[in-house]
Amino acid sequence: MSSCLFCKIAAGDIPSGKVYEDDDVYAFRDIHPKAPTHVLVIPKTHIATLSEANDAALLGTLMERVRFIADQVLELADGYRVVINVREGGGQEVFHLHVHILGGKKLPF
Ligand code: IU
Repeated sequence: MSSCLFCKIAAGDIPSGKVYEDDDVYAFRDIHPKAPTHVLVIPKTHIATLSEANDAALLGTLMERVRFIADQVLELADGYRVVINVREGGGQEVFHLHVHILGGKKLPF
């Protein structure tokens, strides 16, 4: 979607701290990290929010890539947290589906 910030990041039109990219997903460092490692993984297809994501194959690919990026690219050997904020009530601020990967320290509950 042309007006979507994360679509522009995935297209390379806005600079980002890219950590991984393939045909399906794009992963980059959060500009306001909440942990020593804080990466966002987004599908290249524009989906506003998890509530509107009804493509099981896309969601499966997204989560498989989240696991791959966290374990193999970021090498978060001690573990990590995966978060999806959903709509305003869930704290979602950017309306392009994204998965937060947080790690690099022992995270509080
Ligand atoms: P949320 O789940 O929608 O609340 O998370 C949005 C995240 O996107 C938040 O952690 C921001 O710091 C992050 N972010 C970013 O990394 N780059 C940007 O240009 C913008 C937001 I705007």
